[in-house]
Amino acid sequence: MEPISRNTQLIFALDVTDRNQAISLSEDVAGFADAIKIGYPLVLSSGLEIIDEVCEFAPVIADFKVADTPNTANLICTRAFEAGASAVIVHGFTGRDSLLECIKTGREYGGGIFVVTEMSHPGAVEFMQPQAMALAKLAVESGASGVVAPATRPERVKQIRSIVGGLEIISPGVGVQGGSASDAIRAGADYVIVGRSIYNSGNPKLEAERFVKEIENCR
Ligand code: NUP
Repeated sequence: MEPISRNTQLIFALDVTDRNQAISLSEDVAGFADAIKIGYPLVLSSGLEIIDEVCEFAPVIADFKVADTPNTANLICTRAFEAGASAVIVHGFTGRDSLLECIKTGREYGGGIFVVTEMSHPGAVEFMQPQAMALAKLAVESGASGVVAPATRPERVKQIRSIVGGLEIISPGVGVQGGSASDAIRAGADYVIVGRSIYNSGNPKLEAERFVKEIENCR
């Protein structure tokens, strides 16, 4: 497992469902991304082994948004780390006991745990937004490596930053969802997560490079 280190500040969300396309995109974009995020769309279509295959190109974040009892959460995180993931994204709303179990598993494998605070899509304001700051606080108290915060609402990234201090913030919602990479970084995100704007573009490599330049220019 390779640690994620901050360089380009771009995380590529690889949500395609074809294994060969996933590998070829990883090969193309890895040079511009600090990590590749893999979630259910790709794992359910290609199998968990895809994590190990993509690890050849960049550290992998398993976006499993784990939301379960402590024991089941542990089993899921263990599978992800065993498969080669450097970090796992989990929910915090299931409570401290489940989150602590994920973090304990992460420590055993030397991997990171990112806690979702408020999601980036419009519906997140309904139930998640009112709890986001409490979830950010829980992430700090539990010893998580970082949190997921919405690039679609940079003002929320800023507020979440004020709570999480030095924890890492990874921020999805850039591009197709309407968020801007530079606004998210300026609001305090350490990394932005971009999927469709890169893999659905005519030239994913060029598009990834464009995001990296945009991020560089706002430092
Ligand atoms: O709040 C979140 N929003 C979000 O989009 C939390 C996430 N993990 N994601 C994921 O980020 C989403 O599932 C997808 O994998 C990626 C964004 O992709 P795109 O909208 O740039 O295509």
